[in-house]
Amino acid sequence: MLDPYEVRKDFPILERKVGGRKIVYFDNAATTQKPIQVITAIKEFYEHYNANIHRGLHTLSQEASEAYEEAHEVVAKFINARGTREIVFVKNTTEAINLVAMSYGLRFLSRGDEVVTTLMEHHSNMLPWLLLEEVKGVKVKFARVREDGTLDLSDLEQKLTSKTKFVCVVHVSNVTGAINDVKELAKLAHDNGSLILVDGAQSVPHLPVDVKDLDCDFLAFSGHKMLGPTGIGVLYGKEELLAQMQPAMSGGGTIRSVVYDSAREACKVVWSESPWKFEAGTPNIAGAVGLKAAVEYLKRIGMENVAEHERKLVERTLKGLEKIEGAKVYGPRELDKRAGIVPFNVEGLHPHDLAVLLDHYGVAVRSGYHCAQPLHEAVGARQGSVRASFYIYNTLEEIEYFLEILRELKPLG
Ligand code: 7TS
Repeated sequence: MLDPYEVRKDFPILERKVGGRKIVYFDNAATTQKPIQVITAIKEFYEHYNANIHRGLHTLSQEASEAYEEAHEVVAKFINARGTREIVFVKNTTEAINLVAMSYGLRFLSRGDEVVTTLMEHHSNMLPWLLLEEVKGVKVKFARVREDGTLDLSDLEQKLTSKTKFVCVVHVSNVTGAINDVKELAKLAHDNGSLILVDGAQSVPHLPVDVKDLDCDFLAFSGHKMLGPTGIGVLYGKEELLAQMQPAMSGGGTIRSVVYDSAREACKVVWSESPWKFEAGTPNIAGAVGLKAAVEYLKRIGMENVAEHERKLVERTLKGLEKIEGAKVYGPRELDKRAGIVPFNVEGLHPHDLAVLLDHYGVAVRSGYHCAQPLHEAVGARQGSVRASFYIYNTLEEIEYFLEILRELKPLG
């Protein structure tokens, strides 16, 4: 079992006061707070073994390179990948998806090929494919979403054709928290001869995720949404697929050799193996060290416990919101179909006004479209929504406080 009061002791920022009140941080889908273990790991890197990696034979460079590689190993084990060749470090989920669109899409997709995505995606899993539509003439299709924010699976199935090369779906919606059955979707995609890319930005931090079990071809996620620092994210890809792909960005660290053939007046390039061929230039070494500490922290807690804790918080929030006059909650009602995210509106109040009011009481939520405007249209929230999103340090007590504010909706001042 997870004890949020014990967990909170590791998060210095939670002592922070806003408007004279201790902060209630319910904006975890945007980014999570960082435990002292992550902050210390980054500090120790800079204080004791800061150096560039894979470039020097001196002690500091060896130590930094080892730590950087170990971070890949820890992440590989965390999602049950076959090894570090399947783990590419990038900046964030957005970069991971763009990497696949550029590296795989530009090279292997052509005019008339189709990509099926959904209307429940974060813009990050729509726009890279729409760019490919512009550049390569690939057709992007959008599977529909039901009124409760869940994916219309039969509509997605109907959109699969012999031309579908890629299915790109979010694992957990950043708006409704709805969980997609990615294992089933991977089977559908593969039976159709298509590849599947999963946006795991909101699943890897909150649920046990096993890439072998899901059988996804690519999985993208961000370190900063799972206790890690900003500027480090992960692209998982099946080894055989990454082996076929060439880098979208190249430079130092991506090649085994560049030989200039003066007779031909041309260069011959031999790329490194994955992941190094995809990690051009000096990477975010401190970020990798921080991500490793974050993953170790989550493993110690246990991802089942993380999911169970969030389920309890969501259950209480949904029950409480039900009793608030004029409140409308979006997303599936069944607790086993959603992760720790609750979007809602209160009649007569713009989402931004409600977010400002909550901030006045020290409660941090996000308001607006949360980079998923088509999904808001689909669930009938044209002005956007207010979103409370939870993590391991949130307590039932904080939820009671939040509900109390909504119940009274006291005027500012
Ligand atoms: N995909 C999903 C499902 C997300 O929730 C986000 C970020 C991204 C992709 C992009 O992640 P990034 O790390 O590359 O920025 N979602 C949010 C959010 O809901 N509020 O702020 C960022």
